[in-house]
Amino acid sequence: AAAPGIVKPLPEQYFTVRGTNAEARFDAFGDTGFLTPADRFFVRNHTTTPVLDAQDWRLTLWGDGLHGRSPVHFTYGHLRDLPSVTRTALVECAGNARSLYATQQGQAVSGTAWTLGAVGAARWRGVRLGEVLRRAGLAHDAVDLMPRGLDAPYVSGGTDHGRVRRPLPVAKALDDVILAYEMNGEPLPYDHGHPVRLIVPDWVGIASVKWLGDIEVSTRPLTSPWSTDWYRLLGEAHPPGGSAPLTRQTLKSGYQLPFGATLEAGRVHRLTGRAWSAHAPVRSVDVSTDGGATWRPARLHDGPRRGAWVRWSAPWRPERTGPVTLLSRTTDAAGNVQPDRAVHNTQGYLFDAIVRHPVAIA
Ligand code: MTE
Ligand code: MO
Repeated sequence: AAAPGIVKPLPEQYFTVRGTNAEARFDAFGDTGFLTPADRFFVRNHTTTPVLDAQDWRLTLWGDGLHGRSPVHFTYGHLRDLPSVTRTALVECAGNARSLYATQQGQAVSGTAWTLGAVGAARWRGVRLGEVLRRAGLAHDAVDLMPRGLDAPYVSGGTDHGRVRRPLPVAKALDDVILAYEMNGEPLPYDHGHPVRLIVPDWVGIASVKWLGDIEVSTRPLTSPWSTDWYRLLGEAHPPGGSAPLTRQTLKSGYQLPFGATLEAGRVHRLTGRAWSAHAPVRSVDVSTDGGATWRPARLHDGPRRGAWVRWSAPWRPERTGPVTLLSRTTDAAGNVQPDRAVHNTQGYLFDAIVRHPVAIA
């Protein structure tokens, strides 16, 4: 399969194309390890992947939040010469699992109809954004940044919204944000932000701006359509005008099994899945193989880690034939538990409910 504007191949057994986006098939994650290989990582593009040359690239920092001369430029070579950090982080779209608002809760939402596969885990290597900001002369009264991508301006409904950009508070930038130039030990692939992208751990994917071109540094709060019109919670359950711009993702879990899969009765199946939380490490995962009547703990195969997921498994021997709903429920170390229902919002962000996974026993 091919998606308009995505460079890498998208084999049908690993991806579902959704417009200019490619969802990774969560049910196929059983044959990937802890990290998601770059060729199996979902792609979310507002427009199209630009093919940029690292040698021609430079990052520009500008704005009243820098003291001294502005703009300040960093070439790719300069960034690579600065002290580097490497960390594992998930990138997860704010709308991951959005389609379940409709299929599981009967609620209408707008946006890309992801199931569970708009998430991936990778080892990112790069330079701390804080390091670059300090070298550029960050003023002590700077409050907001506006990282902006080099992909084409985003036009929708006849309106040109400009290039993808979204305010990032200086406090978060100085905490753990990375200017990443490697993914899983290789230069960033074109589709994932080559040559340099932001990685904003635990926050909704839109914060991790790809193909980074420039960053405004401001002593006043900044806004863009990606913070005012989208990526906030709108609808009846929320204040007029919506919530504050989204920051953290939430928690989820799922089975690495196609929806509607058929399992043989009378033999032991090893059910597997993944669970993650943007709030705290996963503490436990419980599974139900009888539609939620009874629960038992799954076995966790990875240690608790901030900003990553755990793989889990549970053996199950179905006896009776017929339809069954499998469920999984994550609890994190901060005490967050997946609820039975997600709180509706019109754009379908932050789905956190227990996923109801239908299978057939034959
Ligand atoms: N950055 C730019 N410049 N343009 C984009 O369209 N999409 C964002 C974010 N960064 C986007 C972007 C969204 S909505 C998500 S979920 C993540 O990138 C997806 O990252 P990935 O494509 O590497 O999986
Ligand atoms: Mo996203």
